[in-house]
Amino acid sequence: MTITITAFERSPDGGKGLARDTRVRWALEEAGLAYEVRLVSFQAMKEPAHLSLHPFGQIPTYEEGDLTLFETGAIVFHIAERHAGLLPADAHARARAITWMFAALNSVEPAILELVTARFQEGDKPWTKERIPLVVDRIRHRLNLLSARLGDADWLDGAFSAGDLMMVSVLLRLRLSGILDEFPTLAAYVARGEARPAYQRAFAAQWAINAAKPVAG
Ligand code: GTB
Repeated sequence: MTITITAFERSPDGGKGLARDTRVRWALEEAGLAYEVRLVSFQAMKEPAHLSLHPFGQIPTYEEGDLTLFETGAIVFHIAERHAGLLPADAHARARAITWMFAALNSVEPAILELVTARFQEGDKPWTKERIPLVVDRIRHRLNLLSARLGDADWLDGAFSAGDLMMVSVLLRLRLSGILDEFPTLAAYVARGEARPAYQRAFAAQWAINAAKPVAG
């Protein structure tokens, strides 16, 4: 059955792979699944046809036969549950890998998104200068503990899993801020994720769409 995802027609990051279709592409590549991509403009995302796929008018979405999904956590989980390579067979190890997916999305990503909001959406507010150090401290606190937990392991819990795919995807968003480099253990972890052939293919696919048409600024 054909799998179709949606992605930005023109990603604001100009192909850095930071938009969330990259994590879905990565999961599909890890699972060895072919997929098609429908590119949507910011305007089309808010129109009824796309809103019927995604209630919040965002990308990515996932269509497979008569199934439509939104939310990258749900999409990656759907792929991981049905195909080898992203979740361990052992029931407990599988539950722990799923826990790491949730941890990435619920315990790490929100702090990072707060920084994005503070810098880019609220950068002109009078309180931004005082707020940013507080937000950065909250990120550092989380990363300190995550880094300690990872220690000298390659992945968060045994073999690479959807939990690592999600955590690496979330941490990648921090690279441009320089905060990731304050945590060499995590920077190396992210680099290991990026070095995976499946990630490379996912990155190249979004690059091919976005690099030729970056948005100014
Ligand atoms: N929780 C949802 C999920 O995980 O699927 C969040 C989906 C989401 O935020 N989608 C964004 C979107 O559609 C694209 S990824 N935004 C348009 C809108 O809301 O109108 C977020 C994103 C956007 C841009 C960059 N960038 O330029 O670096 C990085 C990430």
